[in-house]
Amino acid sequence: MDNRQQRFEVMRQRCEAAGQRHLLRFWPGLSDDERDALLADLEQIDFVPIQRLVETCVRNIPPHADFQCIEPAPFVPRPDPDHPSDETHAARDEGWSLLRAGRVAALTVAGGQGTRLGFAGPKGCLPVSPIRRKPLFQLFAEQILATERRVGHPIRWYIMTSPGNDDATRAFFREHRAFGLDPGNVVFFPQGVMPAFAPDGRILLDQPHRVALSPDGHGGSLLAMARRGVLAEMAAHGIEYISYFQVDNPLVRCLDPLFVGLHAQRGSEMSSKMVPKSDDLERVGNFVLADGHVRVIEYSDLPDSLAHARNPDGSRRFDAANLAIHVLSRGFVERLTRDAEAFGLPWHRAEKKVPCIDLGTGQRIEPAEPNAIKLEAFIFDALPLTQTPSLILETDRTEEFSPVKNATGVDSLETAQRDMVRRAARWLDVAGARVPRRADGEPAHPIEISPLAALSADDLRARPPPTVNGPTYVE
Ligand code: UD2
Repeated sequence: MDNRQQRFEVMRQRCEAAGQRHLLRFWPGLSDDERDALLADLEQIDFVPIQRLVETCVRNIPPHADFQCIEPAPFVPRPDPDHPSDETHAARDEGWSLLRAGRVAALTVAGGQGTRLGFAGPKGCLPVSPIRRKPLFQLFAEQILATERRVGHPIRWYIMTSPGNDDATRAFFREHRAFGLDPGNVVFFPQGVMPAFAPDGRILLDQPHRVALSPDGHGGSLLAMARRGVLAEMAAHGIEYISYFQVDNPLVRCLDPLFVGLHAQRGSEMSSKMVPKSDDLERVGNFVLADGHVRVIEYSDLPDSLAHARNPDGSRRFDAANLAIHVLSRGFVERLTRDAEAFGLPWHRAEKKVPCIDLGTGQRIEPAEPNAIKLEAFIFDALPLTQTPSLILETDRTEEFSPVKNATGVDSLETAQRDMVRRAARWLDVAGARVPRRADGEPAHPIEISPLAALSADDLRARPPPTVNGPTYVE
């Protein structure tokens, strides 16, 4: 038996054992290249739990958590930027010394498909900054470079890709010479994949020789870090704290000394940033406390009665929005994934439209309605697994959160650019510049501040304020 035939035999047995033998239905008519492609797809699937998943998450809808006993999660209120407390000072100093000692790395999850945005390449390549049109990846790279310059120590940056965008992401960094970073310190690793299922539990084929696979959710980052040797290489570099953020937020503070310092001082294993919600039904996760543990309940899962609930003083009861900005201790991720085969976060089920092959005719179907179930794991489901109380730090939305998720409207490129300009104008105000405003209060001209010039408003105080009388780029 040649190598291909042997691999086929292994896969045939796995597919049959998992009730998925139809995946090999078109095998006899495939070319050698197509057979190799199909085998490569099948070999990425973990078939062992598939039958159980089909029963619990595909054919049946998993029961919701009990929302009767939840309370709002406690958080550390936003420090006053003008009058920071002694604790804030001490935590920020601690964060800077951890950065100086090389004990902090950045981690960007960038494996998503960006379907809602409709941008062809990896989302991190999307040009976003208002004047220079810097891509998201460049804005993060320059923040990391600026921090390296300040601490005098290289900082490792881990970027989680997915099999579908890994090559394009790496090529983008090569083409742009890692935006000034030492390419040796930028580490890419692909996340795992999950097949899409028909409602009857059969895995869908995208083509006769391709399985309909998609990334397994940002929660897949934990297992991917264990399986791809990322945790081991972090340990070898003395990295203890992982500053985690999503690729879609151009305002994110990639390495926040205050946040890292508080996390370390409080012995938290996984910390999170939050802001008060913009409205009851804002499409963000909600931090809650259940059985003494912090959890996130997605907007789609939070019952309306709770979303609209009020405190006696009229304020919103469940008000803490998840920004998907975390610090994770490496030891925590190691503990969770020590037995990588046994570890798993819960799967979240979503009904989606997935183009696929009709198993009878072999014709491709472009569905007009959701025809498939996709399963994803979410990073915030690690929160209840911590052994120490989880820190939640309140922050300022206008400073740190304006994600690019949709092509138009809320959370789009337009709103993110607007928020970048507003923040830049505020920072220049602090620095004493006179920023002209329109009648509606918006800055009269686009303004962009390079992360290499300033990581916060304070960084601008030390230099002469620029004159703003047209589009202004602060270098
Ligand atoms: C997420 C959170 C929500 C809130 C919001 C803040 C979930 C389910 N919801 O909403 O609670 O915090 O963000 O912005 O997380 N990604 C991967 N691999 C994947 C899937 C996603 O790397 O398999 C990355 C993706 O590249 C992006 C980020 O995760 O950077 C967000 O993913 P999303 O668009 O699925 O999350 P979203 O916007 O529903």
